[in-house]
Amino acid sequence: MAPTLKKLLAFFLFSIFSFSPISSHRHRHHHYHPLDPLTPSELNIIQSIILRSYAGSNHNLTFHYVGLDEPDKPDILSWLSNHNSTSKPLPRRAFVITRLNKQTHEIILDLSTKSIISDQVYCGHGYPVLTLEEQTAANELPLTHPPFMESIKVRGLNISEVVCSSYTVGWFGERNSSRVLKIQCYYTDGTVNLYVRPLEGITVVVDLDKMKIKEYYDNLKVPVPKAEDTEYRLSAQKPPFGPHLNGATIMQPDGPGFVIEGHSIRWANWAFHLGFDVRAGPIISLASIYDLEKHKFRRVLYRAYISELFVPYMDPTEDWYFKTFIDAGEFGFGQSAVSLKPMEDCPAHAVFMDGYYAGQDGKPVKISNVFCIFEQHAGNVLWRHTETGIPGEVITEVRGEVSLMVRSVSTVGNYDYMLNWEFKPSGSIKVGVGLTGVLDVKGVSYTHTEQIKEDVHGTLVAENTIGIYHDHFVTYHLDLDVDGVANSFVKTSLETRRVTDNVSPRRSYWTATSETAKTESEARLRLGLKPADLLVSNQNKKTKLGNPIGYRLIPGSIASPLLSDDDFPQVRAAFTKYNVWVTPYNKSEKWAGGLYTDQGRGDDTLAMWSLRNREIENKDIVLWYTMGFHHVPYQEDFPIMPTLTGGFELRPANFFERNPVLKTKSPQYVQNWPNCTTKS
Ligand SMILES: *[C@@H]1O[C@H](CO)[C@@H](O)[C@H](O)[C@H]1NC(C)=O
Ligand SMILES: *[C@@H]1O[C@H](CO)[C@@H](O)[C@H](O)[C@H]1NC(C)=O
Ligand SMILES: *[C@@H]1O[C@H](CO)[C@@H](O)[C@H](O)[C@H]1NC(C)=O
Ligand SMILES: *[C@@H]1O[C@H](CO)[C@@H](O)[C@H](O)[C@H]1NC(C)=O
Ligand SMILES: *[C@@H]1O[C@H](CO)[C@@H](O)[C@H](O)[C@H]1NC(C)=O
Ligand SMILES: *[C@@H]1O[C@H](CO)[C@@H](O)[C@H](O)[C@H]1NC(C)=O
Ligand SMILES: [Cu+2]
Repeated sequence: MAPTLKKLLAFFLFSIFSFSPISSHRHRHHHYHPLDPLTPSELNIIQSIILRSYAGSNHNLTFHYVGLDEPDKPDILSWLSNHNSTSKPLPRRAFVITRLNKQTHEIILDLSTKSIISDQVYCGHGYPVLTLEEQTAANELPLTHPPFMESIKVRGLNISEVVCSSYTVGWFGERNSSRVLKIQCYYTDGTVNLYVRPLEGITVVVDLDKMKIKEYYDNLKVPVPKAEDTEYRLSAQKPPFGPHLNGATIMQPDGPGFVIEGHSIRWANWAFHLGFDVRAGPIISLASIYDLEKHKFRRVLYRAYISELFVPYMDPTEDWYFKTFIDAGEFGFGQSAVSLKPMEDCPAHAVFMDGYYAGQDGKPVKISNVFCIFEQHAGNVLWRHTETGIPGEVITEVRGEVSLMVRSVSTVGNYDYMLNWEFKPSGSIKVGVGLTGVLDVKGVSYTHTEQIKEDVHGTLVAENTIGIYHDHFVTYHLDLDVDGVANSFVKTSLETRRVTDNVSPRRSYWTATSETAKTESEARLRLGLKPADLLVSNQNKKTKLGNPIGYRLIPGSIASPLLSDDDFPQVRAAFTKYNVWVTPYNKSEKWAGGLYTDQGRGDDTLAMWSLRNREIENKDIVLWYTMGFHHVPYQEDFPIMPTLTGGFELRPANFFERNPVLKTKSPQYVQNWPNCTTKS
C-alpha cells in the first residue's frame, strides 16, 4: 500500500562528529540505572507480592498505576558521581495504586527485599488513572442494554455496527460521587472513522465499581452523519491520489551516531536517560552536555516530562458539558502510547525501544516500538556566514545541522499527540508536540451554514457534523539543573526607554532589566503580554566574563485558558492559569493536575502547591511550562486532521564561553553512491 518511490535518493553519512565523548564512558558496567523503568520481571514480582498480601480475600483487586518510586534526588546524584563496578545498586522501589472494595490503596514496595513498605487507603477526592480493561468492559455494556438496543432500533440502525467509547465525567460541584464513566456511541457501517459518526444524544452512565449501567439518556434525534468521505485508510481511497511525495533515505554505513545502553543514550555532545512511565509516557532524565573547553559533561536537566494535559470542549449543553479531559491523570499518557510504525512514524534509520506497564491484573503489558530514536537530517544549518566585505575574496562557511530526535505518540481516543524531544549539538533542546487524529464532533441536523441561527459551539466541518471548539494545554515538568542543583529563575524584561536629554537624535530605545524571582508568586507568568527573556540560571557559577550561567526557555504556542476561574473544569485545571510556574523541587509534586485527577476537585494541583509561596531563589527549582492551542476547527481538519505543531526550546544562555559548535564539522554526504540503484 505504500506510495511508489519513483526515485530513491541515497546519501551516505560517513562520520557524525570529529569529537566523540562516547569512548570515555565505556567502563560503565551493566545497563543498570536507578531511573530505569520497571522491567517486565519486576512488574511480575510486584503483582505477586501484592496478590499474596491480599491472599484469602476473594476480591477483585485492580492495578491502576505501577511505576518506579525513584530514589531521592540526592541519592541519585551521589550514585552518579561515585558509583563504580563494585558499588551496590540503589534500593529499587515501586509505587502502586490499586482499587479494592471501592477503596483506593497507595502501596510502596521494595523490590530487593520483595516486601511491602506501606499500604494506605487514600481517602481524598478523585480516582486513579482508568485501566484500559475497565474502559473496554464499560464500552460493551450498552450493546446488551435493552433501552439502548431500543434506541438503535428506533433509529433504524444495525447494532452490530455500533461501537462505544468512554469519557471521563469531570467534576461539577457534586457533594459525593461514585466512580463513573460516560459512554457515547458511534456508527461504523461503511467506515472505520467511528468518531465522525456519533449517535448524538445518547449518553450511558456506567458505575465502574459495580460495572453496571447507572443512568441512560436518549435526548435527541438527529441524523447520524454519513459514512461517505470519512475514510482515512489508503485502501479505501479512490484515485486520483496526490500530491506525489518523492522518497528519500539516509544511509548510515557506520551505524547510527548514538549509543544506547539500557535506557542511557549518548550522542554527539549529549548524554541522557530515556524512561517510560504509564502515566507520563517518555521521561528524559539527567541530560548533560559535553563542554569541549572544560573537558566534562555539564548537567542541564534532571528530569523532564509531560506532567498533565487539559482538553476542555466549549459546548455547555447536556451531552457535551462534561468533556473537560485531563488526559494524563485520567487515561494515562504512557498507557495511551502506541507502537510506532517504522518507515512512517520514524525514518528508515531509526532505532526503536519497547515500553512496559502493568495491566489491570498487574501483569506486564508490552508496547513494542514505543519510542524511536534517530539522527535527524532536516536540511537545516547549524550556522553560516558569507563575507563579501574583504576586497578580492568571498568567504562562505556553513555547518549543516544534525540533531537527535526521541519520538513517541500517545493516542487518547480520537486524538493523536506526537511528542518530540530534539537534542541539538548547539546545546538546545527543542520540545515539540504534533496534534493530529480525528476531531471530536457533534451530530446536528444542519447541512449548510446558512441554516444555522444559534451558537453551535463549533464549525460545520461536514454535513450534519460540527467540530466543537476546544483547547489543548500541555504542561511540562522541567526540572532543570543548570550546571548544578541550586538555580534561580530570572526574568529579563525588555522595556522602552525615552531619550530625554537631547544628546541623541533618537527618541526611544529598549533596554533589558533582569529580576530574580524570590518566591513562587514572583515566577507565575502569563506570556505574550510583555517581551521578556526567561532564564533558569546558576548564579553560583559565572562565565570567565562574569555572566551567570543559564538556560533560556523560549516559549512557543502560548495560550491561556478562556474559561472563568470559578468554572469547575478550570478549578481542576488551575495549573493552566499561568504559562510559567516555578516551584522548589519536591519529589511528591509530580502531577500538575494532582495524583487523583479523575473526578478530582482541584485540591492537589500545581496552583494549590504554589499558594505556599515558597522561596525559590538559589534553590533546586522546577520550571513548569504550559503550551496551549485554542482549536477552532476548520474543514481541512476533517475527516482526519493534518498535524498541527507547537513547541518550545531550552537554549544555553551564557552556559558556554562561546558558540559551542564553532569547531563542529558539517556531516558529510556523498551523492550517487555507486552501489545504489534506482527503484521504480
Ligand atoms: C469480581 O468480578 C467479577 C467479574 O466482573 C464479578 O462477577 C464478581 O462478582 C466480582 N467479585 C467481587 C468480590 O466483587
Ligand atoms: C567504589 O566505590 C565505593 C563507594 O561507592 C568505594 O568505597 C570503593 O573504593 C570504590 N572502588 C573502586 C575500585 O574505586
Ligand atoms: C448488521 O451488521 C453485521 C456486521 O456488519 C452484518 O453481518 C449484518 O448482516 C447486518 N445486519 C443487517 C440486518 O444489515
Ligand atoms: C451520597 O452518597 C450516599 C452513600 O453512597 C448516598 O446514600 C447519597 O444518596 C448520596 N448523596 C447524593 C446527594 O448523591
Ligand atoms: C512536598 O509536597 C507535598 C505535596 O504538596 C507536601 O505535602 C509536602 O509537605 C512537601 N514536602 C516538603 C518538604 O515541602
Ligand atoms: C559498494 O561500492 C564500493 C565502491 O565501489 C565497494 O568497495 C563496496 O564493496 C560496495 N559495497 C557493497 C555492499 O556492495
Ligand atoms: Cu484540537
